[in-house]
Amino acid sequence: MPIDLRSDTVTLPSPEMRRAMAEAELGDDVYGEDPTVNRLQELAAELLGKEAALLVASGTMGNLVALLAHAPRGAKVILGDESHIFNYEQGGAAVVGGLVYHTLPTGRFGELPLERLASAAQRVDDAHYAQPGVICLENTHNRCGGTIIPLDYVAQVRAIADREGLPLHLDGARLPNAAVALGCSLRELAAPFDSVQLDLSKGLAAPVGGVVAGSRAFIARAHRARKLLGGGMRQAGVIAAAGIVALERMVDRLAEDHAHARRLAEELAAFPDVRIDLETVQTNLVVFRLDPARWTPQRFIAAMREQGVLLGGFGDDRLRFATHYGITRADIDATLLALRRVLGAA
Ligand code: TLP
Repeated sequence: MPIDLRSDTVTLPSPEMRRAMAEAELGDDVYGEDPTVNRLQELAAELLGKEAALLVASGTMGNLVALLAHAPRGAKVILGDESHIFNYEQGGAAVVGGLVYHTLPTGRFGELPLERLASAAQRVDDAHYAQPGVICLENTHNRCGGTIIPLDYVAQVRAIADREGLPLHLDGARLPNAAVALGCSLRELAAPFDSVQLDLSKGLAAPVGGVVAGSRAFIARAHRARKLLGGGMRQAGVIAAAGIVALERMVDRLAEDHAHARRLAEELAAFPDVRIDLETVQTNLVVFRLDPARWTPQRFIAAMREQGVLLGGFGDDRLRFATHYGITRADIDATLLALRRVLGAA
């Protein structure tokens, strides 16, 4: 079996999750009658400090239902050019919702330039322009390297949203990683946002799903959008049961993934061919580049695969290791050995 560091999405459910799935009490969730789904939604709302929450099939669906619930056709989604929503979700908000992406350049930790954000968020009384609809941030930020968006920065974005009367959405696919790294609660990190999307199937190791949380009125609109997208999932309690275990039991252990990522990153930094910004290695992702005169990402990925280690890239010159529930300390040792073989002595 290769050591699979391509993504934390490859995690398999824990034995406790499998038991909970097998024994879950079920009903038809389209009638709102699946007790396990209802329990997960109440738990997620409570943990995120919001009035209500909704189970969704994936992070992508969670972000899309949130954007559809927030903004009318023709409105702008203001977000970073390195965001997952913009890069990896097929432009769903444009395809399905008739929304327009207004991208801003992304800073080192996932922050967007405040002055440009303030100007993009302004409602302009001129028929040329699309009107602002929603602002999105991402925490942790995937393409920045699993970085945590600074809380004081988020407060400034909140102030802009308030000034313009705009909703603020968080792609919090990996929000539990940020909470564990900072030693704070999910609720604290979610507080400045009108809506939050959180994935159950990444580091938390559930097999499927995510949750979206926000006000009751927002969730009612998101619920309609979810049905439109084919996300009315009937006996979804089999999924929700694993999600409950994910939220109750799998958050604290993320610290182990962070320690593994840190070790990997520090060792990587010692190789002359590696370019890495160690300050961006804050959670479970390790994003780096190689000397382009000596490596293409494809050649490096293939060489590591031959050594039994899988990793991924972003389709440019960036490579990524993701640590997770399925990775042990011994796997990190073996990965470091593979790196020495492929990159030469550190
Ligand atoms: N990220 C995946 C890939 O899609 C790139 C990964 O391997 O990291 N928001 C963020 C920040 C994400 O990283 C992801 C998945 C999603 C949303 C979408 O979640 P899913 O895959 O459940 O639709």
